[in-house]
Amino acid sequence: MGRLIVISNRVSVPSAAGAAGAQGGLAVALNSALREHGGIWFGWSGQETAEFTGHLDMQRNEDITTATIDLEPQDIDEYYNGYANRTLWPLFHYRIDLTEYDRNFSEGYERVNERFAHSVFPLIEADDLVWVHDYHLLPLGSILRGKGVKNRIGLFLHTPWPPTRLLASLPFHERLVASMLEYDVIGFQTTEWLESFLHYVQKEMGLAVNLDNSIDYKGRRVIARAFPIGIDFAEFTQAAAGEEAQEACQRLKASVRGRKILIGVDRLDYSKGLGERFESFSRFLADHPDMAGRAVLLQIAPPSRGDVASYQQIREDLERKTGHINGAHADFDFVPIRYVNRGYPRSQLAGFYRAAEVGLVTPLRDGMNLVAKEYIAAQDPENPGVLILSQFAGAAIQLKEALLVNPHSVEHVAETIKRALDMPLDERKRRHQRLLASVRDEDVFHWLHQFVGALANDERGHDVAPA
Ligand code: GDG
Repeated sequence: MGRLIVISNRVSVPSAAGAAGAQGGLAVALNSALREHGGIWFGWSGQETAEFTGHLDMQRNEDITTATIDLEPQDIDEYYNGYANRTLWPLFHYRIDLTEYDRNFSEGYERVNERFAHSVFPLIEADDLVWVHDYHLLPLGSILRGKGVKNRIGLFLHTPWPPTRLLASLPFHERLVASMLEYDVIGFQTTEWLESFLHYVQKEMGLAVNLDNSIDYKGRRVIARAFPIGIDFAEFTQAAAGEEAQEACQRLKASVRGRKILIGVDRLDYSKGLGERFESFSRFLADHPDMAGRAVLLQIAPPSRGDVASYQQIREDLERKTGHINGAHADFDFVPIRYVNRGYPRSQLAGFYRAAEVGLVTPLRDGMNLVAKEYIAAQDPENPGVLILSQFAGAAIQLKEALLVNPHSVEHVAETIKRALDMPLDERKRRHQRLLASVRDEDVFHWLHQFVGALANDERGHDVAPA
């Protein structure tokens, strides 16, 4: 099997982020992939340059070769803060009320995808497998095809795929989706997003979908499949058992002096349902006066995409809401919501998860959600906490033994918090055992092998004769 050429918007290797680096799920997964297969990780450095040159900065870190480019401020505005995060991200998370349709954004998006293709092209050798990631780079495969790349090229989308009727609101949506059909494999987190995509190609493009969910398009066969992403289970359980995690767990427990702990860990993003979560916790406190002063919600929410107005707005809303709820329920020695706008090293995070009796993962829409899986992996199997999980997270399809909730229903979530805190040990253990098996068996390596296997498999993805 050839090398992997992994392409994502940003490149992030652990040593570059530091031992305490706050790495997201995508970065952890791609690091594992490249260590195993060898290859190159290509993307934006995160740096600005006055004029784009296409110069590649090649580095070798922790057995991984990275190749990065710098982008112009206008690229960052129009491609990253613009089309990616003000158009596609909200649209793919069903928020057309927040979706901005701006001609400059789409032009910037195409320009930067061209720039990515131009810079990565010379790195691609004959047998390499090219693996493109996420909504920032949907047309990249077709641009590479235009440059004559014959290699197998796959795309994995980390976000949901929206319903056809929502996607139809995007100008030039047909062109965007048609460009995706130049990939050999298109991967989604769940069958729900896969079905949405297949619905689109049938209804909007009039294409037939084969029984194995492949699509024949312009003489080629494209495979569309669900590949649910997982966590590095071995690494995370090891971190949870380590000294730093234990210390973090003890410190957090000592600080709440016998109160129950509920934990949330999310990038500060409107898709994560933080406002609804805080309201639900407040409702729980109001509905159960006997719990007054006996439960604390620790919400870790490192800010993200701070240059985008909707993110500034959600940040202000949450500050106001937290102040309001704390004002109503606090006492001289107690604050119900600890709302923390910073990141912690993964080892400490693992300790915090373990200290918490309840994991609150209530996004309004989420491609998968790795925090739910990390919470399960970090529990003490002899005395595990309870996971409350949104039915709208991709993870809900696998994690059926969690307490599944509708995050929009403040009453339902409030009642479920009570149920979780009252759950007897044998039920907690029974649920946790099943959840743990799923998180362990469908880990990041499983995801990686499934995707790369499908990408490398020439037999299933062979060219078909033009119709
Ligand atoms: C996208 C999709 C999909 C968070 N705070 C800290 C920290 N984190 C880590 C978590 C977790 C990761 O960031 C977040 O992953 P999620 O999956 O929950 O969410 P997104 O960032 O939205 O990720 C999502 C994912 O891609 C992978 O495909 O599951 O649906 O939206 O690993 O632990 N890490 C550290 N400190 C923090 O304070 N170290």
